[in-house]
Amino acid sequence: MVWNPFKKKDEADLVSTEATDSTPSASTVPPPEKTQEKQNGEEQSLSPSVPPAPDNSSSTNVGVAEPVAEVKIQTEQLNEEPQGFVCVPEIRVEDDRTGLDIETLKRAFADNLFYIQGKLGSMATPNDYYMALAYTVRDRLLQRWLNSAQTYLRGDVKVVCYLSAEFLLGPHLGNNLINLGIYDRIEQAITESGLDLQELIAQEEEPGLGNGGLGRLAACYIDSLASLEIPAIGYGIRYEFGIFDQEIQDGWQVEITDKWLRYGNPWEIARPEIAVEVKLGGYVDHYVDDAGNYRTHWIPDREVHGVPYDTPILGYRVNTANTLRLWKAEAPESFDFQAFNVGDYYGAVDAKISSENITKVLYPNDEQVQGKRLRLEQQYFFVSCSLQDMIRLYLLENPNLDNFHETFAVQLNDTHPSIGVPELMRLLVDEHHMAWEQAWQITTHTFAYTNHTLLPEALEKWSVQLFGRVLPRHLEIIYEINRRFLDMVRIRYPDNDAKLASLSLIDELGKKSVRMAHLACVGSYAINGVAQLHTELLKKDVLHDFYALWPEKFSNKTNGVTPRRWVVQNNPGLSKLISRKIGDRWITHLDELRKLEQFADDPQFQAQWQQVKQNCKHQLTKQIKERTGVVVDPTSMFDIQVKRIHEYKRQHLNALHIITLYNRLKENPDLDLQPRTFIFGGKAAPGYFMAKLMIKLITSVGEVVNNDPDVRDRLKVVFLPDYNVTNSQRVYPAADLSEQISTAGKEASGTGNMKFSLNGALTIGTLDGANVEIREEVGAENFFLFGLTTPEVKEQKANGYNSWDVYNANPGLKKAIDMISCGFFSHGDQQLFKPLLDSLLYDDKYMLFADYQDYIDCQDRVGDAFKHKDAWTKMSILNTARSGKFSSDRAIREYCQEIWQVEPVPIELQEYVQANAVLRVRQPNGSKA
Ligand code: F58
Repeated sequence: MVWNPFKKKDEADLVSTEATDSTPSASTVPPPEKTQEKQNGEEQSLSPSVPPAPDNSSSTNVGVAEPVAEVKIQTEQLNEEPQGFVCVPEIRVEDDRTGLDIETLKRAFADNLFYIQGKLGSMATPNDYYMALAYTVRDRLLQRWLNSAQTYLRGDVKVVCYLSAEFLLGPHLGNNLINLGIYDRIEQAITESGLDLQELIAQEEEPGLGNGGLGRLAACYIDSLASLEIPAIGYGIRYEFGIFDQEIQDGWQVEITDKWLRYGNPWEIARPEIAVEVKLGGYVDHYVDDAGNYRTHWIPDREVHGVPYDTPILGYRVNTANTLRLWKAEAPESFDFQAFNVGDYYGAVDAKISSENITKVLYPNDEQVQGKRLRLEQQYFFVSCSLQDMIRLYLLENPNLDNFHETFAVQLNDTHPSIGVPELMRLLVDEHHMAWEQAWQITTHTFAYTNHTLLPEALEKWSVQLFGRVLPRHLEIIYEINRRFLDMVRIRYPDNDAKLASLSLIDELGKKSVRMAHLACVGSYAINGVAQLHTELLKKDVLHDFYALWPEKFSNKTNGVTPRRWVVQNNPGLSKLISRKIGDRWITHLDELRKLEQFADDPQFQAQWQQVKQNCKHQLTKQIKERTGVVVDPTSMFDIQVKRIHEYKRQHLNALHIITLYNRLKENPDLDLQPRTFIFGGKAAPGYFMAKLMIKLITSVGEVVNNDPDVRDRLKVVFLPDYNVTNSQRVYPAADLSEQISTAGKEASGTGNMKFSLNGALTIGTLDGANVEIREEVGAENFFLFGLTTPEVKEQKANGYNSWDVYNANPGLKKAIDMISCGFFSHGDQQLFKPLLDSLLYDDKYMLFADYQDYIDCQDRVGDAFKHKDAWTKMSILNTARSGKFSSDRAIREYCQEIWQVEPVPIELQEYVQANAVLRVRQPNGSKA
């Protein structure tokens, strides 16, 4: 519709005009801006997020593929210039919800502020502006989202379902702007509206729906799935409160509830119309039906509604926008009227609250399972909702469930969703009346399982008693699966009770319990570890018996991280420098970073590289000052350890190094010591006393070191509070040295190690997790290796390793420990750190003392190397250049080809022209129009 200025006032109504020939049709909608393939790159757009300038001469939409509902005034009208009217140039009106002209964006932004936030500019808060902008962006990805969803309903498309109790997404806005390719245009529109885009981006409360590596991996993987145009749905839990916010008070961690939904979430759409019901508790009836079939009837004592909340996950510069479907638990009725009618008002309210509690809060533990009833309910709830949802989708296109496994590949992100194995059996056998054997065939061709841990305390087990109370029917099904499985084992290992006991799904020792990892292994067609070493250790130790049974099920899939968030978004300076040199294809083909190798010795490139790093260090310096008050020297070496706080990750080994350097300075104040800033960040599980004490140790050491005039600012220690995706943004780009110092054989993979290396930090690390592969890729000469290897750790322990002896034999170590012990860092309090010191002196499960001297010596080599700027810069460039393997795109390609057997399905955009919008509703016979 357009206002025609050439009509006389009374005829000058809104003239509806057909789209002209040049309006793109469905088949001619241009693909979104692809990354440029040119290699010289010099004349290319510097910012990876910069789309080509809009072509105002054509009616074709630019940059992204949403069609513009553009209307041109007929030329005849223009030619007939009536007297008394001034001829104005052609007027084009873009669709307000898809248009990308700066004026359109500004208008849409203002419109959303008015109509969605209900505010005028004069009354709006920064959050109102953020919300208005988020809706403006969401509008621009809806067409991709709906077209993707529609395409996946096609019978011939295989869909990956990634089941994960955690998705640690980080903020959406910046990421969506980059993936859509409209960052610069939005920036201009916002600036011209008198606002600052960075400030608006900073308003977003990040969805912290995960604890650490496992949840963040899920987020990187859904980014890559979409970017690779793989049909996928992420299924998880919409926790009302995500991972707690961390404050540091008096050097201690204090946990604050994460109310991330407080001001609303513009990225999600609730779909109550497809809510599902989930049963809990009660008992099971067994009977024979009229046709003589053995049947069961589960009579629950509680039912909960699962309401899906969908978030679009847009791929990088592609039309694919997959769905992240997170489930919220709701009571089926706002009150239980039966209870209400018999006068039990509070009972009814309790029932409602208890149902809704299921998705209230994320359990904040990492590498430690708690065995709580609510946690089991969470797991079952989201898995049941998700499987019911898949079945619903499948039955839209298929008459029965016989080939379910050909349409869905369901990945279990650790054992948390492994209750899916008996749940799919229950749905197929009990609800869809399929024979057990066929159901088992389908189930075991549907699931694949990723293990993320080698720590025994992190392997999930549920007491049989608790399990039976929450999921009585599932316990029966697990017993039946186990009975059949052990029959098979008996044939394979006759007269071997030990084998039966070690493989059984039920642990009969002590308190009888269900072993979820065993359930996942038996119910899955593929099992993988997350780094080469980890997979080898799984095969050798933790899952050895299963490997012996089914070697063909096992494979390694080394983790990866998305370069879009971890380089393009977080380190724009480096991204521009790289793209100028080698083009921007590296963003989707990270191996291309190898082309940087040829410039590693080039003095000009080195200078530019150093400049970028220096800028990042300045930015982090500023943030450190704002957030902690500590002033650090941006020319010092930034030595960083950010990750969950855990004894096996050994942040306290790092602290011992700081104390050792401090002692050297005290002994010789004029020592030529490479100035360093030690930066820590990470949360401790609220119930993990030792980890919280480690935080207190770091902050206490910092207090002494930072304020000692003898140190003359050559050492600084910073604990950055509330480490999360948002706060990590400035950290990785600014690092010189990445601390990856876990005890060998304990870290499954690590992904922070990859983010650092990609951003040009050098690693000091043990041969643990993916460090092994990082070292292999970047070259031993560009990696600082120290510490015992996994077999050496084992060997020392077998030979009666005694940390007390090491302490007595090593004067530097002894001095550091004695200082902590005598209260040097705790205002004379000799008790404060005693539990930590006792655990080191009398047990040292994680071999800190065994690795201490090697670590110190290695750190000395790091200090020396840093003094040689050019050699260091070369190593830094080579780290980035050789980190291509650690892209989550590579990891997802491997999963697609070797486990899921899925192919990309490019999405063709059907144009949605606002002015021509027509509803095509489902036909009465149920078929889709
Ligand atoms: C992490 N696990 C591994 N678990 O520790 C890390 O080495 C690996 O890189 C990463 O997975 C991705 O593969 C992890 O983060 C958890 O946070 C669980 C949360 C739920 C309770 C048990 C631990």
